[in-house]
Amino acid sequence: MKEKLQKIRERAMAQIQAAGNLNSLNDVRVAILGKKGELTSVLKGMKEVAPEDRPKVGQLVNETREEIERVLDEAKKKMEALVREEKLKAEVIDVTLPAKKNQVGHRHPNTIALEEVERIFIGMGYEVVEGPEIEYDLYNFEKLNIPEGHPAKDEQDTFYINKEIVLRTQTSPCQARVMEQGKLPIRMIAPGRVFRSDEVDATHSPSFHQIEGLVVDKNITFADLKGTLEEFARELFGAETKTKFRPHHFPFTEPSAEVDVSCFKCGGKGCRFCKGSGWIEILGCGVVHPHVLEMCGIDPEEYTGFAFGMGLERIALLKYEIDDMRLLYENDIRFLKQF
Ligand code: 2NM
Repeated sequence: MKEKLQKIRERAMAQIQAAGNLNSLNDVRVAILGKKGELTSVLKGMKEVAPEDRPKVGQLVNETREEIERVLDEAKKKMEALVREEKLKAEVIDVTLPAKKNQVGHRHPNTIALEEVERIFIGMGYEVVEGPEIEYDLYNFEKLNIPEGHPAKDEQDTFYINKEIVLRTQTSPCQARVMEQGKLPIRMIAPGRVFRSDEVDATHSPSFHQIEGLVVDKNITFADLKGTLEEFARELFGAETKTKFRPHHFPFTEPSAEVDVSCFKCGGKGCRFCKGSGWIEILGCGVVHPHVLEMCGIDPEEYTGFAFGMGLERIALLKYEIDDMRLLYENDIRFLKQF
């Protein structure tokens, strides 16, 4: 028995020596110490050993097992250290290489311009209200006094989902919805994406953004509209900015006007930027048509209002002196970073 154990011990040592990696080392452990291992089967054969010899043989088996375990553990530790060392060698970090730059994003010029406009109107007590981009014809046209047959309703200009549903062509349907809720007075701006069936060029895109404003209260007049927009222009383009109201026509306002600001580049003398005129058009506006108030559930005998609308991209292009709208949609970080 002693010899048998000696043999097992020697074989184990030789196998441990020969094991080239952690897996084969584990195979050795299983082959000798495992459930069906050589040493385990010796223990199982103890019943054939004479009872008086059993303590001695048992002790011998245990000693052998302990020694093999010890050598196995040592070999395992050595091998693990070797593997670790090799891994570290393979993964050396060259600290002299330049560090990877963190790519931090940048606010889009549209967003910067929008936040600026919002800041000005919030400062005057306005609320910012958003609404659906897919709208009922009823809110986009009908309630805003744009009747059947009006050129704006032409399929050439408007994206129709079906006869009753369109991609909104303006954000004023938002305002029709707020008026309908009946909480007065109203002082709001409605920024957001709008859609028109336009070909892409330097100043047009089928999808762009608008900011429309609406005030409804008792005794609101054109004078309130003028004062508000003059102050807005001064805050956006500088304290020296002058404003010019030119008569215009919109179906939802009467009277209506287009507003020019004095060129903030040349101060009104005329330059390349304002095409020599000294003025730059920035928005449309007017006194809300009584018919619009009525269709939105407001009594035009008791309440009046003014409204205005501007293209966000147009403001961004002007303010940041960008000469092609398409640059705003390409999201080239080298472009965006400049603002
Ligand atoms: C503009 C020009 C003039 C406008 C009208 C309304 C509403 F809802 F009150 F009818 N919202 N926005 C309006 C008026 C928009 O954009 C050039």
